[in-house]
Amino acid sequence: MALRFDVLARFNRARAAKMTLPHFVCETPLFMPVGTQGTIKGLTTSQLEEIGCQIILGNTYHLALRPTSELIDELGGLHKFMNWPRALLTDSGGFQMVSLLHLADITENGVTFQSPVDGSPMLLTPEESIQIQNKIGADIIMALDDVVKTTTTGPRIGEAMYRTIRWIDRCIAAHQRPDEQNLFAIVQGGLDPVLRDICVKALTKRNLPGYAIGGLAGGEDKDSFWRVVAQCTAALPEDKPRYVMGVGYPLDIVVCSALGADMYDCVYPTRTARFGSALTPEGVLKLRHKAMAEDTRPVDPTCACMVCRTYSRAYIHSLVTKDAMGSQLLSYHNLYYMLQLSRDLHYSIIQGRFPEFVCDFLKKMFPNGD
Ligand code: PRF
Ligand code: ZN
Repeated sequence: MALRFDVLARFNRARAAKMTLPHFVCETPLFMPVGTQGTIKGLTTSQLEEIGCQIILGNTYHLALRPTSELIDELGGLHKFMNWPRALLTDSGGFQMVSLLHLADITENGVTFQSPVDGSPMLLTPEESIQIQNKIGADIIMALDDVVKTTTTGPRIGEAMYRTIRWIDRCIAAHQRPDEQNLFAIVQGGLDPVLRDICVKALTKRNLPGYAIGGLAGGEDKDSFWRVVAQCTAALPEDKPRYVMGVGYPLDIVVCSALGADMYDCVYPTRTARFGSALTPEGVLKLRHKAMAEDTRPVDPTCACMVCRTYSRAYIHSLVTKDAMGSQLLSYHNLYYMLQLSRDLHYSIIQGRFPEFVCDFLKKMFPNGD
């Protein structure tokens, strides 16, 4: 195994841990910004280090198409290619294909899709996904899973869950670099507690370095979402990292951490920045709003980031939608906010004041109690 997971402190189900990966020692709970073509839109790798980013996520699907995994391999792996010295995680590609290309079709052998480059039919098997991820060289690689929308009902959910279990063995058999890269399995099973239970038990038996909870953050109601996370975190091993994929909003991260989850990823902070929205302790601040035009305060007066120390709301308002710098500055602030939230979770658990932190977070976010 190329991973060590040391739980440093707990508060009920919440935990703060040190996760030692080949390229970086991370502190959990942690948030992973999402990159697509080997970049986090709008930030340089030195800015990512500056804001305390520990690990970033790359998508196998995007990287395999362009610049291609062969080229990344030839040039010494993704760390070297993008000049990122800290940890990397790659997602297996199936979810991206299914969510981005409506033409994707899943069979027992893998995910078939039309190449967005030339329209030719292509197939991503569990073996190929792992082979590509072995070439990219991330610290954590994800198993190919069969993902269905959480709003799907009927036998398809069970089919996808059982297929995900069959595919994990193909992924394990194909993995060529277990001493340098950690393969995580992904729990599926939709909103069905029986299917989730079967999946957790089957995957846990494989004794992998970490486990993800997949198939969520797809439009299900919060109650169902939290119920599945609570069930899976309670059943997954205590001494391994638990990653909730595609999550999320600040509130979701706080709640999932209270339920014992450790890792998160989401495009939300950078995507919402490109629409002119800033994340703050009081909620979303819309910089496009005309009330910002003469507001000389920082985006978030309580934030210590470079953007909040340097620029006014009025200045960012003047850039947003007119110049790329507007969304770059907001992306910087939003990622800083998410990373600071992760650090606050980690240290509040360590210092035994997690409930106070959560109370304070909720009071600021929902001052009227709703
Ligand atoms: N599986 C994979 N990647 C993902 C998800 C998943 O279930 C989600 C959650 N819908 C986000 N990213 N492989
Ligand atoms: Zn800021």
